Amino acid sequence: MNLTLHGYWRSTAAYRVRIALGVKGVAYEQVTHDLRKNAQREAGYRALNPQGLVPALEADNAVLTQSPAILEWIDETYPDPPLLPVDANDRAIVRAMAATIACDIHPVNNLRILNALRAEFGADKATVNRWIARWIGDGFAALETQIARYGDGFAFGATPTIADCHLVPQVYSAERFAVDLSPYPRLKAAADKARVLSAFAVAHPDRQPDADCA
Ligand SMILES: N[C@@H](CCC(=O)N[C@@H](CS)C(=O)NCC(=O)O)C(=O)O
Repeated sequence: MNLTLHGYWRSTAAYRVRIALGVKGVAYEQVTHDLRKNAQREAGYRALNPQGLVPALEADNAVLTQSPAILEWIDETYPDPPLLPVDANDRAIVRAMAATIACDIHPVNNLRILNALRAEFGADKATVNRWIARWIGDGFAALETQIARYGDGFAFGATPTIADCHLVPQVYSAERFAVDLSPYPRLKAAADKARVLSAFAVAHPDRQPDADCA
C-alpha cells in the first residue's frame, strides 16, 4: 500500500503518526504543510482534510484524519507488533491515557489557540508559556499516577502502546516550552525509555526532511 503522510515537522499530532508507522516498520512518503505560513488552511489541502489541520494520511482509497483514528487504523491494518493490549479493560486504559493528551492537553495548547491568546487577548510570551505549562501540568499529573499504576517501563506495560505514541511527542512539546518535568519522574522515565527506540527516534521532529532547526 502507498502511504503519504501530510504533516509538519513540529506537529506533535503528526509525530504520533510517524512513531506508529515506525513501530510497524511501514514505509511512507511525507508532504509538509508549513503551519507558520498557514499552509494547512489552503484549499488544496482542505480538500483532503476539511478541518485544515495536520496530520492527514493518504492510503489506497482513503484519506484519514485525526491522529488517534489514524493510529487505530495503523494498528488494525498492520497488527504486528500490536500497539494496544489484548484485554478490553487494558485497551480502554491505554486509550484513556492517550486521550488525556489528545483530548485534554493538546487542544488547548494548539497553535491556533496560542495565536488567539497572543492576538486577541494580548498575551505575551511569558503568559503563553504559563498557559502551556498550566495545561500540560494538569494532564501530566494524572498520567504520572496512571503510569505508576499500569506502567512497566513503558507508559502501560512492558511494550510500546498508543499511549507512548502520544506521550513522547507531548514530552517533546513540554521540553520545547521549558515545562518543569521534575514532578513527573515516572512519566519522564517512560518517555525516556520509548524515545531512544529507533522507531521513536527517527520520528523526532528534528530528523524530518522539512525540519528547520535554525
Ligand atoms: N485532534 C487533531 C489535532 C490536529 C491538530 O490540531 N494539528 C495541529 C498541529 S499539531 C495543527 O494542524 N495546527 C494548525 C492550527 O492550529 O491552525 C489530531 O490529533 O489529528
